[in-house]
Amino acid sequence: MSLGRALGRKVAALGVTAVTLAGACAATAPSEPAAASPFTTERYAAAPDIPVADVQAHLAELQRIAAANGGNRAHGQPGYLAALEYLRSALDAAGFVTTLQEFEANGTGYNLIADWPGGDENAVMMFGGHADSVRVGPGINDNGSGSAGLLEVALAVAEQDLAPAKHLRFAWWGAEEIGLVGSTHYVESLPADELAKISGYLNFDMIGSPNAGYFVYSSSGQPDGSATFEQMLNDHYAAAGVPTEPIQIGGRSDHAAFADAGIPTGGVFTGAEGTKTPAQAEKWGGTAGDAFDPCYHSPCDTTDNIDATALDRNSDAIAAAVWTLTA
Ligand code: DPN
Ligand code: CA
Ligand code: ZN
Repeated sequence: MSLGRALGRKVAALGVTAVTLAGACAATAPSEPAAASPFTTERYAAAPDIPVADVQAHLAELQRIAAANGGNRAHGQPGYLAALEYLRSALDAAGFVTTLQEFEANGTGYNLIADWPGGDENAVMMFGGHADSVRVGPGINDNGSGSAGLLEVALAVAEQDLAPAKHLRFAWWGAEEIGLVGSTHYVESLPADELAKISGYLNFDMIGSPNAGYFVYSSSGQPDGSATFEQMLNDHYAAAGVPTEPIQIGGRSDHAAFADAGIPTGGVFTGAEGTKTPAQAEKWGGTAGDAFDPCYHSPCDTTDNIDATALDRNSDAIAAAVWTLTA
């Protein structure tokens, strides 16, 4: 999307909110300035429009790395570390402080943690997704998509030299596909006083499914504070004109260990093996009766298995969340 269109979209988004607020206030105190929605602040308006071509370039690179290393990026396989090295060197060059956290899980696994220097270390906002694929293929939607979107947003943070009030930390987890091992290890390895400093964790696992749905993690049953994330993401999509549905992800991805530790969580998801209903096809496009991702956990989960519009919208949503929730 061009910068002009991006600004137009932001202005349009703010315009919608202004109309709503004006309408709501008219009956009571028209001269009082309306209380600003926390999600339509200047900080929200400043969130960048992530160029999807840059995210797609990372996906092409992840696929190339898989092809050069036995065809996958799975835990314990050479493609995993090679892909992690790609992410890490880009983050290092941008000025992040990166760490590889090692763990044992039927072979050595690695989490990649990237800290953006500054902000309040007693209020850490984390954004992450799993970096490993299954063994049968390169795992470009699952979860190259979240990995690449997170990377491009991190690079945008550096480019704009964002100075968040909270401390900002990104994470790419290992060994998710064999049972959420990396994220669980990370949470369990933190002492209680360090865990208490984490204000929240947002998870991005499969954000470019070819028959995409727009699912926002439901806060129901999640730790207090999760509703703020759900609302922020829903407000963002509403402003962009994209209808969403809440979804219960339960223990199927890396937010689970954080939620178990009482940390507020959230995230977005475009669907895996579930099938799209006619009502969903009506509002989102795509094909009713087909899986959201017909190549889920299959060799055909390649760069052809991505809906560029979904990848673009969700990469922009990651940026909006980072800019808004760390302010
Ligand atoms: N985490 C992936 C998996 O379990 O294979 C995909 C997924 C993400 C599934 C979110 C459901 C919900
Ligand atoms: Ca974009
Ligand atoms: Zn998976």
